[in-house]
Amino acid sequence: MSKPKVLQIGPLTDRFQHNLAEHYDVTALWQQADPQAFLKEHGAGFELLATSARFGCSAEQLAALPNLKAISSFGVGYDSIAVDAARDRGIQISTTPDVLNDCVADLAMGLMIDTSRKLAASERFLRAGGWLKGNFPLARRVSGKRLGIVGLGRIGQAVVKRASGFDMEVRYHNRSKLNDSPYGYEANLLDLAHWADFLVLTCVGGASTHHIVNAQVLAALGPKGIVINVARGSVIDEQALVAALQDGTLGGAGLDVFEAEPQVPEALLSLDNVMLLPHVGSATEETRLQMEELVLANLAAFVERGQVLTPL
Ligand code: 8YV
Repeated sequence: MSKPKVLQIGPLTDRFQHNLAEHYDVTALWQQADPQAFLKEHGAGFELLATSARFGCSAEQLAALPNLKAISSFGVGYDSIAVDAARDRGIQISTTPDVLNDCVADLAMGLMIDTSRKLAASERFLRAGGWLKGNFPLARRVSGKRLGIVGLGRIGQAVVKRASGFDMEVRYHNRSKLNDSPYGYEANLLDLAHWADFLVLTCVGGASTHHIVNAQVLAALGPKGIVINVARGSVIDEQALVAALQDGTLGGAGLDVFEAEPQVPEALLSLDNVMLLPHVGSATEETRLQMEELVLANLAAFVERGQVLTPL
């Protein structure tokens, strides 16, 4: 029997490519000289698509795939996928939820601890010989502080679980109040920012959350406040963030995501009250393996039973 055809938008690991090719006849869109021209000519031949939160699937690409039935994406973010257009056509979309919750939440805790206790900054101080001349300035406590979560979903809940070990008080802001949550709900993000010591962003990206963390929200968080972003760069107005960090309106920021990755604003690179990471929230051996396996399992489930395992 011939292998089912899969169109893949962008590359993943060699291991994934090997495993995918074992079961599917894979076409690598990124290797085509003119991907859009290729899609125009051959797009009708694909029912299955593999992609990632990074590479997504645009409305233009989707339009050139008239027979597409299922999209299996690596990652939980779907702001790069033309979800509405796919849903209108009854195309199933799967992502890789849950398997990355722990690692992303671990990283959010790491960013909270670093930005308040100034781990990296004090290490830079030591390496530069600063300790020989004097003590590093006092930092700020993490335990017992107020944690405001923006987007209390699967990852947000994993952050809260960890924060309970730090005796932190938790409130959250979502579009609507959760029925079964023991935590205080703030309908207004500005109110949450006023209350919180740490504002941790674990919400979806895309139009619904674009720049919701603006100059006003950052000012409300205040000179002792810290914003942590493990969601999407688009959630924060990056220019407003730079200004707030530069003039001390905001205390600090721990950022794993940026508006124009992999570009990071020059101004952030020179600030000492920020920790900047290259979008590594889910980037551990264990989690990335599970994400790869789930992308394959979703494709297999669709081929065998017509239903992806973890639909969006
Ligand atoms: C990955 C992510 O870096 O899950 C997401 O939405 O942003 C990360 O886990 C990304 O999926 C890689 O494409």
